[in-house]
Amino acid sequence: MNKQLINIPKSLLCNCIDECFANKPAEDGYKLWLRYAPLPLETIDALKPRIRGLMSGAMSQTLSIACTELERGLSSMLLDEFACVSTTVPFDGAILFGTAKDHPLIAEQRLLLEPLGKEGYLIKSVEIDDASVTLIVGNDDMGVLYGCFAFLRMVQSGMDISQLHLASVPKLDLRMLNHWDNLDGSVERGYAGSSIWDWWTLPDYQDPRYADYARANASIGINGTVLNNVNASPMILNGDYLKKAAKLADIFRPFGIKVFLAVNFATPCVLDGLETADPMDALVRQWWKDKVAEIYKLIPDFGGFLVKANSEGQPGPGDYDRSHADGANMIAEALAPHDGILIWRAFVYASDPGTDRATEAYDEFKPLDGAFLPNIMLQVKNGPIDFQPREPFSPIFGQITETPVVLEFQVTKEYLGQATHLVYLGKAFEEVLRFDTYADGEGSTVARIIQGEIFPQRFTGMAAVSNIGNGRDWTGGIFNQANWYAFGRLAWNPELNSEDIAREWVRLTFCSDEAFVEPVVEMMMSSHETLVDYMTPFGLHHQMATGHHYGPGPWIDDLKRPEWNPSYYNQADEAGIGFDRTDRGSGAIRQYAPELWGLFGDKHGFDEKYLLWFHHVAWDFKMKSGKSLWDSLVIRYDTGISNVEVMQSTWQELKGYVDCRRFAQIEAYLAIQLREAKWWRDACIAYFMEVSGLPLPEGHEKPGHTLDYYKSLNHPFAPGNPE
Ligand code: GCW
Repeated sequence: MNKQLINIPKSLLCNCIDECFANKPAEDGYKLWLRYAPLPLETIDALKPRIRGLMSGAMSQTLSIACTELERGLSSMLLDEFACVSTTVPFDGAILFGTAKDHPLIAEQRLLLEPLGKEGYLIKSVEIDDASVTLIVGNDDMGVLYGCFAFLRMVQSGMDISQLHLASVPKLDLRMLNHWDNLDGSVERGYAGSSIWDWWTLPDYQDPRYADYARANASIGINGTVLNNVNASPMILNGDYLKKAAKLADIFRPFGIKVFLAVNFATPCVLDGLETADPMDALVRQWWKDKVAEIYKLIPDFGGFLVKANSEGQPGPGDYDRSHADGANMIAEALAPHDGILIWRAFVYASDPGTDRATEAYDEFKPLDGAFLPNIMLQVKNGPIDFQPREPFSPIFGQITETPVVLEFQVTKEYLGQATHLVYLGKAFEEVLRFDTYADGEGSTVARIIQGEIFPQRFTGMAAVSNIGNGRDWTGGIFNQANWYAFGRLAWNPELNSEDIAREWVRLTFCSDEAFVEPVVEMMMSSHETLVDYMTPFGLHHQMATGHHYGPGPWIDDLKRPEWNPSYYNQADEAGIGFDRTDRGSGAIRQYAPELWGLFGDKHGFDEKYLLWFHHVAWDFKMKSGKSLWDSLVIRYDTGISNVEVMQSTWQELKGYVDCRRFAQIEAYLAIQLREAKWWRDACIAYFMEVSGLPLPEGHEKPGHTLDYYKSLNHPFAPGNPE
């Protein structure tokens, strides 16, 4: 056996091992941003006087997780052995962590703790009895655990920790992942392997990965998870599955993560043979109450339900001529005695052909504002359509004022190149969060709306469709980890700066060498715009091929419902291109605050990034650059491609900073991205040339193939599209 191994040609093993990577063992990405790589010796020397030992008091389950994390992280980064010691005698270089009830020295700091509220933490350098001590404290165990993770981040980044004073309190109550995982193990829009939940072997076998998952989430402040797809199988509420969910809840609990389930509105009929799921039916109402009581017996701190109703074929109250509020209130009433929350999705469309899809969620829910029970939250996608590479914010933010609104992002990149394209979503999320809704005058940003700063909200929250699967690197690519990370950090504090988050992630995930960090951060920060350029420039949207949404299909116009067709969204014809949402068109801009009508309604005034979202524009329309729209479009597509080339060469120059395995994956993915960017550019340009009859501007290459060739491509096994 050994002999055989020795005979394997070296080139098949890892051709770079002997070269620049000899000092960097291959990594598969499993450790995410929690690698705790040994720090350079000078940094260790500088940190050591402030980190001599770990000091604690009584330990709950959560605090022993904090202790293990500190021991593990510090031992590995500082190349020394650290162990928590229970003592009340302060010593120089002690890290003292816990809550007031665990330790008398922390109890003495009561005043410092007050502003930390729930889940908040304070990391502070103090002198106690002539000893320099670093406090990591909170009012509750989770605050302490979050503080420990934050402290470890600082150490890993090589920060000066001698004069620390950092207090941080989460700005949103609910910071939650939504898994679109099916009970058969497939993941809708999942590009990272199968579901990490092995429903079949649960509850008897608990894959150690479940705890690793909870730990990773806790490290960035995520405190809720919806285990299953919003296109929900009624089976999730079957007794056996509830026991499986309960086991996961047991594992996640000490990490501060509450379990939620997505439920199918017709479950009473499918699971227990009720004749109707009508929310006004007494038997149906009782069924939900009984089911909820059964769940709380198994999971006493169960979070609640997430519901997608009357959307894309899912059942809902509309099937019985009842409103969304009728349906939601029935389920919320069942959850209320247990302090459960009902999260109802606003993602609905399917009214008359001829209605602009972008207006439907607002039209449906605005009249219901105020009609929902107090334990209901409305979960709203960031834009009015559907997680497109770029969308303006959904008009629901700021216009629905009496119902708590949760912002839903998509971390899995369904419409953004899926697993392989390098796109840092932190930047895109920030763009949404900073959008001014003018709901209550200037400064009513989406970030402030969801924090309840403009209109008070009983609960606040942010959710993201997860990109996690059972692949070793969790997210189907190293750079996709940054999007999970950025979501967690922004859900903790929606005002954070996406560039700072990127820098933090790079330091933790790779290394802190500035010569590496800065070019990578630059690459990440420009990556979203790059993708928009080669996929859907100037506000184009939903140009993806049918079903799997992989690759371009701007010509598609024969699907059953008009709003399923990319041609519906581009409206390209001989005269021009773009969707008119002004008063001449669908009038969608009127759903926003009046301050925005003029801005969105003016072709010349607003940011050209959104031009074709709001306007149908002549091909020869003069852009701010003085060039025609057509020429500008072609230029944008080409810019997108050249920027992918820039990313490729940047990455090549960074060889040697990263172990060979992760380096090679990113290198290969960038090559795929370049090939697909060209495909997007060529296919879209070929189609728009045919529709407009216009020639390419001088100096720009013809598409590599005919339009028929691009139309003929099909991808039957593209992932993430389980039928
Ligand atoms: O973007 C669309 C996806 C569907 C998804 C839906 C939703 C879970 O293509 O796969 O269904 O959004 O958000 O409900």
